[in-house]
Amino acid sequence: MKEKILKELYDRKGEYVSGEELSGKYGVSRTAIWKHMNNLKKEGYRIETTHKKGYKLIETTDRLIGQSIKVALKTRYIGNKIIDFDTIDSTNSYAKEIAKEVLHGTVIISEEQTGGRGRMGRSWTSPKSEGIWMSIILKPDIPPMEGMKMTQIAAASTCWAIRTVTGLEAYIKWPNDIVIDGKKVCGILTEMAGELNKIDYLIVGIGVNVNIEKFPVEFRDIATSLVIEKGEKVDRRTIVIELLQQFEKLYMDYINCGTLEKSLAIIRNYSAVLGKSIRILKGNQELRAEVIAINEEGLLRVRLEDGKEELLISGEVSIRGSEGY
Ligand code: BTX
Repeated sequence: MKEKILKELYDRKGEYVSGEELSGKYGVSRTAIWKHMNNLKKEGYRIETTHKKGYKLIETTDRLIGQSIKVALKTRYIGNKIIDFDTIDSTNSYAKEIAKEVLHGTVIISEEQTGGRGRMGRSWTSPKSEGIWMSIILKPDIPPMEGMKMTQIAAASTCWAIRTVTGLEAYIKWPNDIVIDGKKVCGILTEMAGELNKIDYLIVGIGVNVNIEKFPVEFRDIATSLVIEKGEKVDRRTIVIELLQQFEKLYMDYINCGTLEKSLAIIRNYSAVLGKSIRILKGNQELRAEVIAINEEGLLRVRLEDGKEELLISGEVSIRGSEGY
């Protein structure tokens, strides 16, 4: 009931919704409506109550509350359940703990991560209330080899959401970063559990630097945020909603068609590496190459300095040039 009331308030934000109307529509007493409103206020929603006119949602809290995201989501599976935290070590780690018991599409989101993880044991800075730190739990019936395609789908949807909401020129730096102006604004960490021929679950972790004004000195030169690029604060909730909706569209397209076609259109259009010279870091080895294509599987086709062509399955890719990292 609380969710239904919240949805009404959101749909008619800035307008009064009368207690009488709500009680008639949902078949509960006006006292029950009043109690739900009080609970919403306690959760941080600013709701104005005026005698005879009813209730008006004035301002929503900046905190990313699962149910306030859920009420606006037009998805079937993704975000069906959203578990939110004030603080957690890592949303990916928590997602792993509960993955077996929850449904496909469950989302974990936290205001802060104290042990945010990047790839290969690296860490991911996740300051409180300044970013989107979330994980999507997926249970697709696809071969494990295909699992990494979820990173491509996540990259395409995040890039698309950033562009749509902020108008900023975000690009995808294969395989798992989104960059603006050559600096990292988002990182994606996909983890998988299962057997040789069957996926039990996949966790797609997405970290977006939204309102971070200052980064630790170690990576000040390689990191950026939406607020730095745009010059004004960006609403995290709007980005989460657009991102999850787009993710479901691209994911369903992949599941139904068996190809990454729709994601690839975005990945190729907004690629930070296509046609560029890159450095490929493989362990201690560093190779230089030119990216000549992104194939149907979402893999990079590169031409090495000796003229040989190679398909990059994963690995550390770095854009060569002064503005890249
Ligand atoms: P990565 O290994 O490609 O990038 C990690 C590197 O990026 C770090 O070594 C550091 O140099 C730099 N870095 C750390 N924090 C940031 C930041 N906030 N912005 C820009 N650069 C940074 C990328 O790994 C994958 C990151 C996934 C993060 C999400 S958040 C939700 C989920 N939970 C979790 O623990 N991880 C994922």
